Amino acid sequence: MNKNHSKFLSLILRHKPDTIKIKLDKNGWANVDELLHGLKNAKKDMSMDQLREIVKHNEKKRFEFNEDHTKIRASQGHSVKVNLNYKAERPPMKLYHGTVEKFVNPILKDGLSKMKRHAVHLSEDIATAVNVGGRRGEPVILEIDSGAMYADRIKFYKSTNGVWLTDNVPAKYIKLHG
Ligand code: HQG
Repeated sequence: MNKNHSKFLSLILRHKPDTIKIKLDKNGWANVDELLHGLKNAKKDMSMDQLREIVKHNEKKRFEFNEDHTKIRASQGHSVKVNLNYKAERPPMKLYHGTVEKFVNPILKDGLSKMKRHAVHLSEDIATAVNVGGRRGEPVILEIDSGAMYADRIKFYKSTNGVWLTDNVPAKYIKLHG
């Protein structure tokens, strides 16, 4: 699979659909024909087969089709305003967030914020958090008391590709892992 294709799709389907003059609907879906057409006009041609290949084999399963493959969206990670319509779910008792040293003090003081994305991203396993933090340097892993948050009626959503999403994590539920 071509990594550049997948990166460009992330840009279009999460952040800047207007780069190729397409629009996402309120639930984040792009029309597949419009997408392919827009990609072609932007000289980023992709065939339907290549698109299917990316949706199927992308290592983080970032994209999904609707049932009849006429629409496509990113499963999470947006900066544009979308309502992904995930149902609120009960999270595991612990979740993890990978970050880097320079953010640790602000996070332990002010909590985890969604920053530019539509939600804070948390994982069920430490290995994923290590990878997420590792994108920015030496990873530091934070342990989130999601059980207590849930008991305090804070809502959690699980994306189609297994990322736990929540609006923000107040500092009192966060500690350094290990
Ligand atoms: C930090 C990738 C200071 C936070 C990954 C993070 C993930 C704060 C950064 C997905 C803070 C935001 C998301 C606060 C949070 N003060 N820093 N109060 N609150 N931060 O990229 O979780 O490849 O928006 O620790 O795999 O790193 O795009 O979030 O370092 O699943 O599919 O602010 O992105 O997936 O960064 O990564 P991001 P993230 P994709």
